[in-house]
Amino acid sequence: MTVLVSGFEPFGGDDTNPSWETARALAARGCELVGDDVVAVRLPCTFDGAWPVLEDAIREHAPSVVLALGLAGGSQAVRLERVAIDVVDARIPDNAGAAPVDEPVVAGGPAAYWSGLPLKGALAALRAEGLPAEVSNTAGTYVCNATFYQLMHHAAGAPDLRAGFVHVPSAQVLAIDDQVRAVTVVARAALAGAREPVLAAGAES
Ligand code: PCA
Repeated sequence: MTVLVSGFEPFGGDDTNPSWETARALAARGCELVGDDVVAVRLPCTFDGAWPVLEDAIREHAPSVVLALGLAGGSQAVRLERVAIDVVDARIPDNAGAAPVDEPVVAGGPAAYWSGLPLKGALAALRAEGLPAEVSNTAGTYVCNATFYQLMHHAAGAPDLRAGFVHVPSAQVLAIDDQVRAVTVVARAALAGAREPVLAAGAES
């Protein structure tokens, strides 16, 4: 089985993006850590460019699991994204200067797609490893959510594909080595396909 892990190029004036550093490092040690092949792909941080690059990589590598990663700048934990929504509302321009407001990701698509990852199983495993993690109920309305939505739109027609999105914090909050450990845990949970534990991880607001 192959696990495809994507990360983004830097955006918003940053020099690096930990999502790509983590994806790259995980692919370099894939078999050793995950037990299966891990392939990494670096996505442009553009609304038009990210999904075509990820889609090409899915076609090329025919993965069983796709873990798309992105940076959530202010976050203190690894965020297991629960839902992708069909809207783009860009607060800042993407790396091509595009800043769409209130446009659908896929015109006529469903309002939202659920993640295909075992979120609660992954959460329990992350906590058992002492890694900061939470289930997040919004992946935002920028390039990450748009890519997540397109990935799940694709996965809706590929029932054997387990796919989802994970936001990582900055490398100052969680070192890249620990981010690699965390994504390894999520990949193993996705590959195992274990039944989800009942584990409350919601929020009142
Ligand atoms: N984070 C941004 C886009 C690329 C990235 O790494 C986001 O959360 O939308």
